[in-house]
Amino acid sequence: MKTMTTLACTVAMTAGAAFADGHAQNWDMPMAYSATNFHSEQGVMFAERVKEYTNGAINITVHPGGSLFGGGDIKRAVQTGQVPIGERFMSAHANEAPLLGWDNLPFLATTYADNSKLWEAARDTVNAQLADLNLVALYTCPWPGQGFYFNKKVNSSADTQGIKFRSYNSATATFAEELGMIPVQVEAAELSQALATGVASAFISSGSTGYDRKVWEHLSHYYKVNAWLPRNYVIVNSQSWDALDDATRAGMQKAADETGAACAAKSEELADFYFAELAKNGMTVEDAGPDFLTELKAIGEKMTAEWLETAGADGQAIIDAYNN
Ligand code: PCA
Repeated sequence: MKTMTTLACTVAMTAGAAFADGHAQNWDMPMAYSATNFHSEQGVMFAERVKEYTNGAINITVHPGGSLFGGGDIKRAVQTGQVPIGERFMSAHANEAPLLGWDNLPFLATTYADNSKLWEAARDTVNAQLADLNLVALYTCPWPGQGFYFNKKVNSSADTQGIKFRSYNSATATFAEELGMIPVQVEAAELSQALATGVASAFISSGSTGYDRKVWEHLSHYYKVNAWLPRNYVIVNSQSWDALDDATRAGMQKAADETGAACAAKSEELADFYFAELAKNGMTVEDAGPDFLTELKAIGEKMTAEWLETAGADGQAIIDAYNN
């Protein structure tokens, strides 16, 4: 937070000056995940495209790995204009705005094609919700499918009782509790440390985060479940967005559309690579067994019902639109 005041000043000075004086705006973009993660690499390509398509009017500097703001602080930093733009895991905000958990519904959309169809069904509702939060989403990008990491073989919930489980949002905390585990929320950037110090010894995520954090140093088993493909999103402060002229906004949106498509393709391309790397580094990578899967599906149904209670008619409309 030490940089907040400086940043606020920078934003205040550049915002509104827009292009009246013809000067470029420098935008700092905090991102939550490690520099070598594909989301972050795509963020850098986004910044390059933005520069090109806005003819140098917007110059974005990417700060990956939670280095400028920690993952849990990025949304607020963008909302309040401490930075004009940032990237974060969308469903981490479902505790505040349940609709943002649309991509966390277990076993609803488990392929990239279906996930993309689900986003199409959710997009307008989600964007309206984001507008209420003073945010504009420029692009979203899916993580590979989610599965479970453990330090032992797990056949069913009989094997998961009492395990300390790293969760990344309220839905995964619920999932853990249903399996008799004890959830603790930890940022991906701090995951290796949490595993090393025994703060957690299991978690749910994609192969991507296990690979980024070299979790084979601490854990032995990955169970592919492919329960959902949650998304990150790049968000802009509404006032910063509105202050841009039409041509600059169009240039940024073009850059965002291209990056969103490229990022989803990259995620799909890498999904099996990550599993291979986990296995190469000594982990047992396999499908969840039938007993475990049956339990996970039952918990999934319960979680979906709970989500619908909080997300209301808008949530149901997303699922209905997806199913039609
Ligand atoms: N990795 C991120 C979110 C989803 C994923 O696959 C994480 O574990 O924090």
